Amino acid sequence: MIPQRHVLLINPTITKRRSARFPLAVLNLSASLDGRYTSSIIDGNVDTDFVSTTLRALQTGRIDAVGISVMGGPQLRTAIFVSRAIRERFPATPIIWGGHFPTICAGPSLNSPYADYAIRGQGEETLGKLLDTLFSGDTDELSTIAGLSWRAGDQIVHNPNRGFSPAGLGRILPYERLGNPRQYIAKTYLGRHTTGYQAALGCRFRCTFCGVAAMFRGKTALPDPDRLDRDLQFLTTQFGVDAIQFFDHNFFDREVDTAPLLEVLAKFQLPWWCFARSDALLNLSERSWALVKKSQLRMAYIGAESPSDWLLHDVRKGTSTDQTLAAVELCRSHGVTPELSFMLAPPQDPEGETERTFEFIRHIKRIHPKTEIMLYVYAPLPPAPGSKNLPVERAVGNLRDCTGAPLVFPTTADEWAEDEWLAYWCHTDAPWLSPRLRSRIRDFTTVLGCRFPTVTDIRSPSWGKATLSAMAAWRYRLQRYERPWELDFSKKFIRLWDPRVSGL
Ligand code: B12
Repeated sequence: MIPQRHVLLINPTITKRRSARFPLAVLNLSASLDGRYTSSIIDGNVDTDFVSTTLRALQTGRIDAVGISVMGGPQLRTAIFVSRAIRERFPATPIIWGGHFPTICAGPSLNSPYADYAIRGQGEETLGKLLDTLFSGDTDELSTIAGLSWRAGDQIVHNPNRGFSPAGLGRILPYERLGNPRQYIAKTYLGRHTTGYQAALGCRFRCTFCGVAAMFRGKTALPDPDRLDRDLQFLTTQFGVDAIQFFDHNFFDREVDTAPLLEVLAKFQLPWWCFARSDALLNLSERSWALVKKSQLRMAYIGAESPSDWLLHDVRKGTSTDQTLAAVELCRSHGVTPELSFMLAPPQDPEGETERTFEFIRHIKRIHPKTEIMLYVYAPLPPAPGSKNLPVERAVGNLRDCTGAPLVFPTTADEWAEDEWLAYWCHTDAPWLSPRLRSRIRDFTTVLGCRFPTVTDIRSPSWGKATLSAMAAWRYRLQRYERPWELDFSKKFIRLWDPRVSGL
């Protein structure tokens, strides 16, 4: 019998060990290859020397291809690092990139000496087909694989997109391939043994600024309630899970589909957190809210984005500011903390919109002080290859830097990994921000974060958070945000947790 070919799947470091959660992308890919290829996983979030581990694995001579998961931002750097090391030592090994970065930036991914193939969108079927082609040696087939970008001589070819697949909802994840799965179950403000978990796939909306829309193009699929039941049973009995952070792109869909999932959650009563939309929450009946309460939903992350309806319309959000306010009220009355995210400094009116957002946040804090606030800079990404997306093209087509020159996105992965573009991908900076606006955003973020330390921060001591809050109170009250040097200084000793960087 011919031994099956072996694929090494790598999740390069994106966060510290204590923030590491199940690397769902590589777990799903690994499960999808079963029966055709064997696979193993290296996770840079738990293996601090994952590059050496990778090279040692390749040294055995038993690895036929490497698949690397790449999100833009800090993970791009570690992905480049490991890819370069593999290329240098094992130049014949095919290196396949997949994930959010190659989905949007397939061209820049392949404009590098270390990635041979870029898989766009959901990766399972495309990866299987690519491996079949590579191992059969029939490279003529490459042009037939939907969702694949590849090099034909010195040309980069983007094959058509692959259609949405709900197949992931039927998969059982091979947690045991992570060595010690329990190291991914962490203490958070939700519980002592919190897991990350994904119930549904995709999102039916196509907001122009969102990476999820680039990946799923408006498609979604919800799981069978029995699957959720079975998985929660497994996670609670095998790993002692007592709280869940749902990684679903959008947990609350149409009530008729979501209600059976809420029934399951109400049965388990594990405190939970999820992504949600204000309109979906407003559409829930009292019966569903009763289930939400019983199931112990602690916090819902809602993309409020902006205090201006024209901007919400422009980015195709599909919700209004009135709905944001109504959802805050509804969450408050049902004991759920709303966590609102905002996009500051859109290029149409960076200063004006930023100030209006600060005012809107102050208004919300007056209505419901426990509302959590996540601040990002509006930073739309280029359209993904293979899809004609006019609204996204329009959103990025007229971008200019702060000197008025047209904005030119990087053309290589290395360039995307430079400080300026890394910050852009992480929504912490954009080229059209003036130095004054940049400081204004930084100062407001500091004062707000100290005045209202996030409840998700269980690492900083309570006395430290109370001290910072008291110190920031006068600045917040009088709106004197500028140069909060005393808060910056104190934060050197009392380190606050930033959920934008590390999650819960
Ligand atoms: C968990 C998570 C994190 C965790 C990382 C994991 C951990 N704690 O261990 C943390 C908190 C660190 C994180 C950070 C960031 N995140 Co994050 N994160 C997520 C989240 C919620 C879940 C990821 C996940 O497990 N998905 C489930 C898996 C199955 O899906 P997947 O990763 O997309 O994988 C599929 C495909 O992409 C593809 N694929 C993926 N890898 C590979 C590899 C190969 C070889 C192939 C073939 C295919 C392939 O196939 C997979 C299966 O279909 C997603 C939202 C979401 N639901 O995806 C956001 C998300 C991925 N994050 C996002 C972003 C932007 C970030 C940040 C870069 C910026 C920010 N401020 O949010 C930061 C970086 C912070 C920093 N350090 O400065 C965006 C990405 C959008 C984009 N265009 O890049 C998302 C989609 C959230 C959103 N709605 O905007 N994140």
